[in-house]
Amino acid sequence: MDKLELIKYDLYAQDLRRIKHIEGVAESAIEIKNRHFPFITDETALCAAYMHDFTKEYSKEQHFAIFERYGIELDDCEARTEKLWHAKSAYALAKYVYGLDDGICTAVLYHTTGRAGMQPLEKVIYLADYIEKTRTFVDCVDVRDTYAMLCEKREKNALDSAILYSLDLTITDLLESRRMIHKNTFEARNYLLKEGIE
Ligand code: DGI
Ligand code: FE
Ligand code: FE
Repeated sequence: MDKLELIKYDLYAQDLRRIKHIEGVAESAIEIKNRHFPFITDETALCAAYMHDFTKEYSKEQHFAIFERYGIELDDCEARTEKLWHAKSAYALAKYVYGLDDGICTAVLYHTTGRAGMQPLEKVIYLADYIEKTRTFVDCVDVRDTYAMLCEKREKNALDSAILYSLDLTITDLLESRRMIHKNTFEARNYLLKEGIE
């Protein structure tokens, strides 16, 4: 079995509630990478898509067992924010259990917060996660429509603009619900602004 087949086999064995979401991310990731980064192979994009929420339904005990086993450290914000755990535990499995390439591992690691200077596959997975077709949240639909409109207009920075917009909406949502905001989320946004993205 190749790595992609193995990941899918293990993922489907978990009987996840969110499997439709993950399949949606896989479909969107292929579309986005074909449009902006055709040098990324389907296999690479699909490995990242199928891994990104691999541990989303794990318990606190399962997450922390992975962190301990693979020496994954959490900063204070991460330790206090349950929503951020799955990206780090899925990263550990991607790297140490499935032995995936670094670019795939970092796409999994930064899929929730983004980071400054995101690499092509990181951008693909970040946006695919936000706009895949089963998402019905108003902010997601808004970014999906905005991205489609920018692509239609052949806007050169369509991908970065859509990511910047989704970071704005995520930060606004976190502010309004009084949750902690991870520094990577701010740094991802600041970096795009510094690059002149609108
Ligand atoms: O796992 P998914 O639901 O597919 O998507 P995700 O991994 O992007 O997680 C989205 C959730 O994570 C959403 O509720 C917002 C939250 N989130 C993203 N960045 C931050 C954050 N939550 C906190 N507290 N701080 C962040 O910086
Ligand atoms: Fe996630
Ligand atoms: Fe996701």
